[in-house]
Amino acid sequence: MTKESGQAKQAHQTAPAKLTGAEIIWATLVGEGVDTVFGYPGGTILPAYDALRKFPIRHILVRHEQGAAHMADGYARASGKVGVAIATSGPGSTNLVTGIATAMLDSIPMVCIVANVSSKLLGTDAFQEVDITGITLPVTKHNFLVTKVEDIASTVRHAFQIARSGRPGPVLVDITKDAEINSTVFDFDAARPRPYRPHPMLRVVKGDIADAAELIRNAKKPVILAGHGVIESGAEEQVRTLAERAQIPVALTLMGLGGFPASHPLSLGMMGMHGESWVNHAIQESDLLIALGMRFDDRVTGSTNTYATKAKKIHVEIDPSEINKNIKVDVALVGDLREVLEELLPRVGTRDGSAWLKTVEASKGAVAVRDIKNLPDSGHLYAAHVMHDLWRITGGDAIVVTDVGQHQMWEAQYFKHDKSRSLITSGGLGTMGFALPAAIGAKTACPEKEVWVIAGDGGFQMTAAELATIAQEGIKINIAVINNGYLGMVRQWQEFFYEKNYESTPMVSPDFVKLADAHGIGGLTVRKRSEVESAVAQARSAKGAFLLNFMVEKEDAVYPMIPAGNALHEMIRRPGKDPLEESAHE
Ligand SMILES: Cc1cc2nc3c(=O)[nH]c(=O)nc-3n(C[C@H](O)[C@H](O)[C@H](O)COP(=O)(O)OP(=O)(O)OC[C@H]3O[C@@H](n4cnc5c(N)ncnc54)[C@H](O)[C@@H]3O)c2cc1C
Ligand SMILES: Cc1ncc(C[n+]2csc(CCOP(=O)(O)OP(=O)(O)O)c2C)c(N)n1
Ligand SMILES: [Mg+2]
Repeated sequence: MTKESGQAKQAHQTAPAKLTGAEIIWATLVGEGVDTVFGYPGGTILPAYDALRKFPIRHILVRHEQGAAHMADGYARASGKVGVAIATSGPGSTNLVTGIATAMLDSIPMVCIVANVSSKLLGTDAFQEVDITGITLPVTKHNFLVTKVEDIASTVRHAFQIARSGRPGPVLVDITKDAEINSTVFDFDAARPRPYRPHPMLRVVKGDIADAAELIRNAKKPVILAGHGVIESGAEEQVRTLAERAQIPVALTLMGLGGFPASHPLSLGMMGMHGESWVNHAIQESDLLIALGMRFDDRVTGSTNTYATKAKKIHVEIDPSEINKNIKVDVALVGDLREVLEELLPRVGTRDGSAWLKTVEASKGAVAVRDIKNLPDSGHLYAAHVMHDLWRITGGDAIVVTDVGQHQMWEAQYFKHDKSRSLITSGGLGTMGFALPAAIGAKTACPEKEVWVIAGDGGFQMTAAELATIAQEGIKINIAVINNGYLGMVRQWQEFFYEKNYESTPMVSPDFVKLADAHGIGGLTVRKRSEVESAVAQARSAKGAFLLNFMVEKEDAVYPMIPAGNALHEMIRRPGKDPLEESAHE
């Protein structure tokens, strides 16, 4: 249930020393196993920055604090460890807010350390004073205001415990300047939080396990719904065992992609608003949904009244407040997914699922056997081609960090993720501007991995200033800008639901290759399918970061699409096609 054990390291074996609060911040982080932080200095956090040189911590200077939060978040998503962001008071800390909310909605473990004005000035509207604990209350798992040097070590340690235990999430620690400046004895061990005690409801009831096993045994048309909790809990193997033993097909949420291999014969692909038609049909036809670490988001269910009405439902979930929140379930198993499945699996025997699997397979129609790379080159460059080619050329062995919009959905549809943590994306908040900084965090956490940013022309511009961070830190990532000249996903909604009134969605952009060049980063513009392969090869072999500006079809739409609030089977399909072929682009 808790992953605390791994990261906390013994900080100091020697006799406790007297340190300033500023020094204690870093010493505690070192003790928690932190070697990299993402931040931006300012007046109130200056004592901490002054003390930084004494500690073995890499500080990555960002260009905007939103970037620091996304980098810490990307670091956490790629590594499973807690990411750390640092900012000064006032605008420094308010700039973190979007990044904190992004981490909150996707349950990402992160600790943000910010400074505030001296405790005597709190509440006086002092220079650069904001009530950041008040502001972030609804978007943090927990937050703290520390006004005494004696409380810094224990609070920071507690923050780490909260961030990574149970359902992970972001924690903010606001430290006043006087607490940073004053001194006290630092004792890392004595500052240890009380052992994490799971919520009393986090207990798997034996009878419920038996009920779940019984439902699985009797089901004729079961579907596993695998979510982000599979990855967060490290339950990939257990999910696979369940699927294979009981021959149950697996549908994935956007956030769950990679948690079950896309290449596995039982993998159906992504469910929900832009999920493949056969996945949503299987869910609607199912007689048993086994939801594993997913929260029945509205992008997943469509209208809840019409959602999988023929199915009994089992929900395995670590957060009791998610049970029966969006979808009423028949059996709830509250706890860590891996632990619950370890208890459930001995009660699940082999099952013959062939009849149902055949039905599902048949509903894939021609789409399943069509390979987009073999479609004739019509002279147009489609984003789907780019995603497919990126997947093929990298062998799928890369961390892909996407931004938000149409390109995000095409990535989910066409880049096949076989491994956990190989897709990093903002699902819950859907934060444009996420990709570039989150990729910096991911590459910092996993320097040996190939990292690709896939961003739209709109979202890329929101945090493009972080190109300078990449240049300063010498970070090797590859950037694919999917340039359709529009805020494409909004344009698509205007096309479908607002009579093509393209108000404020056509977007003029700078020459992205020149922009990269201004940062000493190489780049190329790609206009034709035939140029994709060599361009990707050039990016991969470049020593430093490289940007590819893909000039794709401007008014393409993501299909299928379930209009928000519709039933899962009420899809908008690619016009003029066999209804099941909308996913295979031409
Ligand atoms: C433009 C856009 C379009 C989108 N379209 C789609 C779409 O078509 N399909 C789709 O699926 N999504 C889509 N999304 C994403 C969607 O908004 C949600 O983010 C996503 O569906 C949530 O997936 P999840 O429930 O698996 O993950 P999360 O929201 O991260 O929830 C994970 C759940 O797992 C639980 N959990 C965490 N750790 C554990 C553990 N150790 N044990 C047990 N449980 C645990 C958590 O408590 C939580 O309830 C879209 C997003 C955007 C921005
Ligand atoms: C910060 C933020 N503002 C607004 C939105 C609403 N929004 C969702 S997708 C989108 C368009 C994205 O355009 P682009 O980055 O070019 O990607 P595309 O859809 O064209 O692939 C917008 C404006 C958002 N998700 N995030
Ligand atoms: Mg665009």
